[in-house]
Amino acid sequence: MSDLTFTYIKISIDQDVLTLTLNRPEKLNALHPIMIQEIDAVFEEIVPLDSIKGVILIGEGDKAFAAGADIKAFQGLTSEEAQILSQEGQSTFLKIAQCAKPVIAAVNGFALGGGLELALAAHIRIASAQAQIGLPETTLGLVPGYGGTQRLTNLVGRGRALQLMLTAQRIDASTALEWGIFNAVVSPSDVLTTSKTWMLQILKQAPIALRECIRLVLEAELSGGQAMPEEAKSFGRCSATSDFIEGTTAFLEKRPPVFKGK
Ligand code: CO8
Repeated sequence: MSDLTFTYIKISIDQDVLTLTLNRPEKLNALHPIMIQEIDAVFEEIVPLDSIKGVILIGEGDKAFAAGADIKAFQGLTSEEAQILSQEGQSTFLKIAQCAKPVIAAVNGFALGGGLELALAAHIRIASAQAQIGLPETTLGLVPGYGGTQRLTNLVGRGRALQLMLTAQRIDASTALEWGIFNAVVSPSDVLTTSKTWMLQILKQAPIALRECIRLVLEAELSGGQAMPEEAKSFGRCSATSDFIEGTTAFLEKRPPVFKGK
């Protein structure tokens, strides 16, 4: 790939494995729209190279994988713009889910909202014992907009998916392991090395068989999760409400929101 410089991510390659680090620790690696574009460019242009056999996603720092979409970037969005942002993120996350090479999310801390949705797009999730996950979008007057309503439901079923969305409460790593969201939970200092160990074990298998397993499992998911366009439309509609302005403003002003149902 030519002349690619990144603002919000960094990449490194070791033993044919590309590690993509969300690199905005001062904002808990919140997913700015430009960060999404950068992730997209990596999956579009670098990951397909023959020299790359697998991908690990991780957040910079010891606190967060990603604390969600960048709430500040929501300010002043029209409903149409919000819907487009949701669709663009869905398209990037679909590239991750459909990646022919294995993708592991090393969930090294908070994975909230869009951050959890990013981890859910990966094929395997290895988490720190300190990780916490949740879908707090409803506290902002929103719905998850990066595929989470579909992927989480496919992974854990309706009851648990709705529990996370409707209560907006976080669950800890051991609960997420029990629910099957995490494949393994390890000590915080071991998240990356364990992810690498799993990746190298996976890469011992036949590449075409790996690619086909990913494709076939995704096939099952796609046939059961056809509401992605509906999710993006709903995200656009929610972003046109006063409750959305109240929810996002309250977060930025560090106070509880007062919702009016409008
Ligand atoms: N967006 C922007 N900034 C953020 C975000 C975020 N999601 N999360 C944290 N930050 C910032 C904080 O504002 C703070 O910045 P500053 O130092 O300038 O005040 C800095 O990161 C550190 O955060 P805190 O001081 O809040 O750290 P705490 O340890 O006190 O709290 C929490 C950590 C609990 C993770 C807290 O930061 C939090 O609740 N964050 C927001 C979580 C959230 O609501 N996420 C969902 C966002 S919405 C979403 O993801 C929608 C996805 C679909 C999008 C579709 C189209 C765009």
